[in-house]
Amino acid sequence: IGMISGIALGFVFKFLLSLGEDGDLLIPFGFFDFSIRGFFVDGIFHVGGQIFITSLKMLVVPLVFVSLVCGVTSLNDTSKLGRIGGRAVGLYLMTTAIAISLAIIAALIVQPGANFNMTAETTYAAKEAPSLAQVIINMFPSNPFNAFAEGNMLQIIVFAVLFGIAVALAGDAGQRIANLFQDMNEVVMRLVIILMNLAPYGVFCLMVKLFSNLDISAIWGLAKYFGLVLVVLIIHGLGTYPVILKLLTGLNPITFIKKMETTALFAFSTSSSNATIPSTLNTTTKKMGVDNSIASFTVPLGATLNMDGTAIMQGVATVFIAQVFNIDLSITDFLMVILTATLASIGTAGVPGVGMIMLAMVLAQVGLPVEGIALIIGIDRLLDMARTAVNVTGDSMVTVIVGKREGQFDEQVFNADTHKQETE
Ligand code: DAS
Repeated sequence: IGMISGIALGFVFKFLLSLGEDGDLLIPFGFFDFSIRGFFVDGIFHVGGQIFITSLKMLVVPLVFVSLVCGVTSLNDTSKLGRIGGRAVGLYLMTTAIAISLAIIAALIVQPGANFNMTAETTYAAKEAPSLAQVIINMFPSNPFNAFAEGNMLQIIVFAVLFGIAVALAGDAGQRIANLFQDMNEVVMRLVIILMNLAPYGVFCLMVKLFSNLDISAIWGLAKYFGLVLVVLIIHGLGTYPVILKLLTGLNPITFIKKMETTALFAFSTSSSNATIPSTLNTTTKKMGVDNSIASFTVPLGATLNMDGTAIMQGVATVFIAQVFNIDLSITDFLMVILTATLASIGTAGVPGVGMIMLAMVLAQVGLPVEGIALIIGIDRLLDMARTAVNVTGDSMVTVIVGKREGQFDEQVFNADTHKQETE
């Protein structure tokens, strides 16, 4: 509603401003002229939209650090960390890296942001691309507090992972810290929910400002962005996953996709991997035959760790925003995007809208103007639904692969008729 009413009012302002001169309509009020642009478009709606974008950025550092420490320490809570955890985490990170690489290549080919020619309010620091060795060295913070203050996300991620491992190995003291971080994660997620409740108003302001200035060709660019994310999501969900499942297990991918239907629809409607965990667990155990001892570990892990759909949006969005502001990204920049988005997906919990918050981090990491989010956040709700369905499909696929590899998998259940299982 916020998006649609914002777009409608944006067009109204676009029409009103066209009645005036120099892109503004001045209404004489006694001794002064009332500026429609100054008061509304660049006033109320600009301020409202920027407050919303800034508050998204505000959440990134606490969200990534706290949820990543929780993610890493919870890995160690279960005695299965070793073989099963390592295999599951390895597969999750591999599919996420494939997803975002697909997205970046597709966006470079389709060029959705090519005809925007917007100027960034913050100048893009066109720095020379650091060598890969320098990138790796720079990932380790010399001063973690400095990394927090600067919002250097790769350094924050590395520190959070090392800190989480240390907490997990620190016995009772570590357990107390882990409990503290679990509580802090609850609070930070509450902050995310508060912000998501304000999203309709923030999106409304952003859409009014955007569509009162946007020319029709740019709207075509937004439509290309939207369509491209959907296409790559479908390719990944119905292409990459079946190929990986077939290669690593020999199972029939069509059967897998059919059994995913209910859970994928649930994820689509809730936009939350976390809320879909019960359905994902039911599908992977009762319909696909994975033993609960495996699924109860890999499914919740995947809901937090594995966000291929989100990574696809972030890949396309990063290229789109760079094109919109005519910024050329180097190969190293793209590698940084892949690394940051893949590692960051470890931390982000599966709740609605969290992908947008992480996008702010990915953009900041490669020095792109974060206000570019204002272009796409209005149409993100529907994309969030579609990418969450892909996220849970990835979680289920890895669960089946790990279950089969561990011999905790009943192939008869997997091949049983889906409809009969659902009616049982
Ligand atoms: N809605 C998130 C999830 O639950 C994904 C996202 O925000 O991108 O997986």
